[in-house]
Amino acid sequence: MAPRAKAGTSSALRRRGSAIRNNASAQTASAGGSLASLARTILEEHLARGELTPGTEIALRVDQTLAQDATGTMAMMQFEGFGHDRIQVETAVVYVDHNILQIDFKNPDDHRFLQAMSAKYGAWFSRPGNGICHYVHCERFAAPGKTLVGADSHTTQSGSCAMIAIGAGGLDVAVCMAGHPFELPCPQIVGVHLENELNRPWIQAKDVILELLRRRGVRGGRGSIFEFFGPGVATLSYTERGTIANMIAELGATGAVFPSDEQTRLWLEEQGRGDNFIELETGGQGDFEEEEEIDLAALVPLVARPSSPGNVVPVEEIAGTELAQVCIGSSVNSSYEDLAVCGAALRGQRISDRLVSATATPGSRQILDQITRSGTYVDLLTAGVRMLEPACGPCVGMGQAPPSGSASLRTFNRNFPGRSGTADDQVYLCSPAVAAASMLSGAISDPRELSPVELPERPPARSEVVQKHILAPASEEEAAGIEIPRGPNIKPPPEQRELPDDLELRVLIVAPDDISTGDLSPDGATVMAYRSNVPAIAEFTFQHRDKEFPRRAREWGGGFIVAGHNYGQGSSREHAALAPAQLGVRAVIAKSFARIHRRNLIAQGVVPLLFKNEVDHDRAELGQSWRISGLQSIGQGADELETEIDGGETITLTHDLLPREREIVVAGGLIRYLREHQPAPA
Ligand code: MIC
Repeated sequence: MAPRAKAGTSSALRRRGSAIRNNASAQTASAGGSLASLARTILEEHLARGELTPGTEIALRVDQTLAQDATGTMAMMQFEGFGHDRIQVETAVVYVDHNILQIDFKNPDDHRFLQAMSAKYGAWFSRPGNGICHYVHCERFAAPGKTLVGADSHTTQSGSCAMIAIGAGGLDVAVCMAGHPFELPCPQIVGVHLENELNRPWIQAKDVILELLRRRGVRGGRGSIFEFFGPGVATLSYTERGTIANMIAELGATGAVFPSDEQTRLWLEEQGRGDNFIELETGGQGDFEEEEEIDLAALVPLVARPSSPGNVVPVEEIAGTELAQVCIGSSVNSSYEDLAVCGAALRGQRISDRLVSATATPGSRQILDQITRSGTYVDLLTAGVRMLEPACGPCVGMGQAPPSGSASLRTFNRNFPGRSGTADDQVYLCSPAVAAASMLSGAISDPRELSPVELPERPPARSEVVQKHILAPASEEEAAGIEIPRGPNIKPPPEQRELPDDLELRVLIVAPDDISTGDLSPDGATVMAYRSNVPAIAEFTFQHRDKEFPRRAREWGGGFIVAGHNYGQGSSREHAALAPAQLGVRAVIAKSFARIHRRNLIAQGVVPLLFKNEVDHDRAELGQSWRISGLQSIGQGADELETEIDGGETITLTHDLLPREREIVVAGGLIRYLREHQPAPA
């Protein structure tokens, strides 16, 4: 049986679809009376609680969930804690794509555990080798008009299929699998008007998202869904849209939405899922809270410099920078077209002798099959590129670390310090075209200087390549008899603890702006092998910034983290909250928080507090004793908390907790809250 998203599109979406087909006036198209933003229509259709006022608390009904192995073991164990026999959403999928190295028992034990859990509780299961969750999800499950919540920040990629696709922590996904709606602050909708067409093949979809990052930076999308409209949208293929939707996460955004149009129909038909297609147009000028304008024809090749996806410059500015490594594919830019451009540029040539290595990673088994049949695989292979299997691989530091003190150019989505596995890495992010030109020269190069190329046509997808390898859940009768094998590295999620009214603890670290979840819970094969074992992974907290952090936290009996803006940017890994909590961190005091991590802190019972006066951040020093009083009063509506530093001066802390978040925080975390207040729906 081929996996497919179940039909069941709601009435307003159907009306929107048929209004588009009949060319009806904008006024008749949606339940709300106007053909406004598509994101808003999908949100409206899935609204379980609240009103669509940006910044207020809403809860959405969830059609689909995804988890991957690095986040999924915790998510599945947390789901188990709710006591359901089966997962309560229409489509749940578990992918193995991150920790796929099978060096010792740890990762394979996780894989076996996830395979059995999926079969028993009703999730589709994608084995290692099938590909990266956000790519395979787009191939096999994404469906226009649906909602998807995934335990991976790049779940947003499915926004290419006119979905509201949102990254979240494992516990939030577990809660959705248990049948609860997904809670979030209502996003505002930013319309991005696209004009004209990309100058392919050397200017690519990656340059569109790098342009947005150049303009807005890594905090510039917080609290927003980006909806793409205008004549340029139809010129972008489904997978080009996927590149943009994937990296919308780098702006700190909640998601991205593209229309469901002819490109979508062609894609779904090729995947054997034509019956999932409904036409859904995006909004028009004036339908959004904010608007951006991008002239696709005016874009130039862009590169993000070390060590933030927001440090974007035109390629000319850094052309000539010597490279030790170039990597294409992996978590983004691993579509057929991405690899085909590189293959065509390298055809009959050899990668530069200056490079230590060049790699290519297809996004899925389907893409691997297509590049094999089109000749791209051989073009890359004979040029000297190392062909890697379809998995996250070097993007999460699973091999291919660059040499010390050298520059590595990658088509990936993140270049946070140390993520590559080399402490003093200098990772640049670029499009496949820039990567191909640079593979040939051994230095960052402008692809517009290459000779014209001919791209091999994409061979059609073959259902036997992936569909047959995605395992269907067991029937309910069979499921009852399935035993779950747990290896010795698989430890139950830590118990959440009560929140005291007053906390007197020491400052464990004073951290700068833009701390990523990779700083908190590092990438790479060694650390990530402990994703099922919170006590063990906690020993790596802040490993790249402050090796003594775990020891100090243990000796001081826990403490506080003080940080700057955008604390917890990047990935959805809830281990970045679970690990500090394990070490006794009860609150993080920052200038601002990244969306997913803020929610993970709340869900795991760590209080995210803000400085009332940002300058008070400068008073914080390592080892100070802070007494935060009246934490329980947050539940009764208190917004300000007096905090005494070293028994002397007082500063005021505040928070931006929404009503239910207040209750979760004072309960000591989401599991405790749900146990006390809200039995899961029958
Ligand atoms: C990432 O790109 O940072 C990751 C690795 O895919 C993470 C997931 C994880 O940490 O397991 C993400 O994006 O959420």
